[in-house]
Amino acid sequence: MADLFDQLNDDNRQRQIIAEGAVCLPGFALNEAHELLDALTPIVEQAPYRYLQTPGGHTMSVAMTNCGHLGWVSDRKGYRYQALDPRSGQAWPAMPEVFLNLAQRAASEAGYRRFQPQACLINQYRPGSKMSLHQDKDENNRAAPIVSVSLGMSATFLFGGLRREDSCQKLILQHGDVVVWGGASRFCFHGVQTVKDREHSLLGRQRINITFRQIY
Ligand code: MD3
Ligand code: FE
Repeated sequence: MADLFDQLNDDNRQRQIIAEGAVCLPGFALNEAHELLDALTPIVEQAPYRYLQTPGGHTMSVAMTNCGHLGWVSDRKGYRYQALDPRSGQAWPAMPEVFLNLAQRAASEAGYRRFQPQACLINQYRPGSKMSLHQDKDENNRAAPIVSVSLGMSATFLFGGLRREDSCQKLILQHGDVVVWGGASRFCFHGVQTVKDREHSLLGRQRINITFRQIY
């Protein structure tokens, strides 16, 4: 009965304003989850998930890949968006229509018209993966929001303020949840707590977070 209970709970979760400019759309991607995952398969075949190095020489615990015209990469030289996958020397896989369509509908639902993401970063979390508190500042277009789609195991997301020291609110991001981060929230610190080892019925011991980014 746990599944039925969760389902009912999910349906009861409402669209919520997390902070100024940040809108959570619980379950917005649920109906398309299978399609999204199907579209992901050839992407990760062409551009497999990899653990990137930080400029400081650490290896991230989240594995990443990209699709779209630009992809986010990190190495000893820094963070940046680039058109070529450094692993293959080839362009990133194209952004599937089902990805772009979902991102644009979510942005529009949150009040952001004409969202044109050129980059789509795909994060793969395994039990034990985490993402330390950071700001997303590598995108030149500062007016456009970031749209994030969570699939698989749930995770505790931390959402803070404009200073690293600011207190954080905790948010559980579940399978199918979409959050649009724009306006005053766009440059807030955020992170993901260490993911617990829990099996998800569709994705197993895996959480996938897809973020859509308009760079220019
Ligand atoms: C709030 N990813 O890839 S998505 C990232 O769950 C990243 O993988 C997390 O932070 C993840 O950079 C969080 C939600 C998110 C994405 C971008 C934001 C929240 C944000 C930008 C500004 C404020
Ligand atoms: Fe981020």
